[in-house]
Amino acid sequence: MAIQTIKVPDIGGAEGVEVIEISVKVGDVIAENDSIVVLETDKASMEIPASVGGKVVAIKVNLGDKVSEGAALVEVEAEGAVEVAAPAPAPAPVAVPAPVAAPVSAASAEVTLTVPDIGGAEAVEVIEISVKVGDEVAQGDTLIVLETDKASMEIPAETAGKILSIAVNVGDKISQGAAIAVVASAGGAAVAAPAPAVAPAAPAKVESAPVAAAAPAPKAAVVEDVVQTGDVYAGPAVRKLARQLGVDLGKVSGSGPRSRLLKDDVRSYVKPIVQAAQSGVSLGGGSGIPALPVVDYSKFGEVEIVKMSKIKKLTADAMTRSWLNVPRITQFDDADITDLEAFRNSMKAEAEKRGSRLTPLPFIVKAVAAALVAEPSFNVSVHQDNESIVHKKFVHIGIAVDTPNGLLVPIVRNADKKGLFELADEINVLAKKARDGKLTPAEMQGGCFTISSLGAMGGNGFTPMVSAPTEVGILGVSRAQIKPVWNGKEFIPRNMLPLSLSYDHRAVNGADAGRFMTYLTGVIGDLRRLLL
Ligand code: CAO
Repeated sequence: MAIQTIKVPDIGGAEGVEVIEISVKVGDVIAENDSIVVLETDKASMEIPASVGGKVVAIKVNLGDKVSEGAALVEVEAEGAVEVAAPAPAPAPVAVPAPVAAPVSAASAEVTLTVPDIGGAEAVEVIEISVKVGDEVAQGDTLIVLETDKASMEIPAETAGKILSIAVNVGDKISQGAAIAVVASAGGAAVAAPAPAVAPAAPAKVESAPVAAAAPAPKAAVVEDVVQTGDVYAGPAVRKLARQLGVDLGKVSGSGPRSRLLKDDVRSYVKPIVQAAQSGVSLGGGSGIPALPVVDYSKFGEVEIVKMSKIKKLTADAMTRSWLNVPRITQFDDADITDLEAFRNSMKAEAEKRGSRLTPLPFIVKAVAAALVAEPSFNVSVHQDNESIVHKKFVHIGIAVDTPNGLLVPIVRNADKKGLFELADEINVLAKKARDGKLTPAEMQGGCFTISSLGAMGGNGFTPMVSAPTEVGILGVSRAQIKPVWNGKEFIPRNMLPLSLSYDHRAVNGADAGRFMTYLTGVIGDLRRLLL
């Protein structure tokens, strides 16, 4: 075993360069070329790769240290006998790309931006296209990012203007002179002479003790211009990790110096997403909600684990989506159904004669349908662009049905155009089909609003979940009971039906909900209002 010291290589003469990241710790086993520290000047960050693999036995720098060429960084216990090579000469400097702008037409002021001198590298892969057709770019804005085995390079726009076309695709292999994009230059066609700024690219020097060791061929330090980077401030290793994991770095917060993105930032971003996916929870767009912990319930007593039915699983997903995506408000009120119940009871015999079952529900459906017509702010969906509202010219109402396999919501179509007996019959048919598992998918699609009636079960009120994204409102119906109501002179007994109106506050305001509820309780309280 040979202890080898990896030192700061030739970094283009820069002195007192800050250590902003130490990428390894004592005990890590690193491979040749792994990044060990990141240094940063005002202009560039440099990842210093290990030029020898082995076990890290000592770190010789601290974060914030200012180092220069030759400073010891890390000691590595290298496997096998090796020999120290004299520090290899610094390779040719990598030119920070200076884009070449060639005029296409002076009259039209269209300029083709091409790949500048990239240090002789051939067929370099395009790993990122940072602009799209129609974008206005300022001089210096990144157009594309190229990557070789050793370095990634951001190619900035030399000429400001509007992107008219893009000549490359991600994955293309391109060399100096290849066209990148055509811009319509505001100030006429400009030809920028290449003005390469030299960024350091040097090997990490290796010293060995006590056994002479041969350092492997020097590797260029990965260099990236960080001044022009725009909104993503990250080194190539971090970008590579992000690409491997499919992470959009624009969405990750950097915890490094000056908000630089570190590998740990990418890992922290990905971890809850992976955990949520594994536990079947959708995060609705990467909201970073921590996953629930795993609990072994058998520690507390005997348990039986039963698989959820497909319907229950689908309901669980839908409810979680709604909970996470819909800012829900619930408003409560009581509707006076004393007269409605008197009318319903008077109609019971007639209903039975024609084979109908007249519960309070068809009356509520009829009243809700009228409310959706009178207050159409509830008969909408939030468009997927999150900037528009879909207004519906039809009134289809979902009825939540409790079935042995879980909750199903068949739809009563055009409820506003149907009579009470017709509604009662249709609800009974749909509820039976739901309980028998005979509903078709079409019978459960296209709802504008849902009614969830727990009246037969009891309760004073509850806060139902909005069925997102198709609906913005749902009415919870609880158990009616006789309550004392003040009529201005005295308390009189009235049959009061508790209603809970939940709505998506993105689409519906409190005032809309107030109007809807007032209209609804008014109609339920006095069915003659349906004739108005
Ligand atoms: N207050 C007092 N009594 C009520 C009532 C209320 N709000 N609503 C219904 N009732 C009475 C009915 O009048 C009926 O009594 P009668 O036979 O004497 O008239 C009795 O309760 C049973 O009614 P029902 O439940 O059979 O019929 P319905 O029309 O009220 O409801 C249906 C039909 C399909 C909605 C219902 O069976 C059902 O499945 N409800 C559950 C909905 C649900 O699970 N919601 C929660 C969703 S979120 O998890």
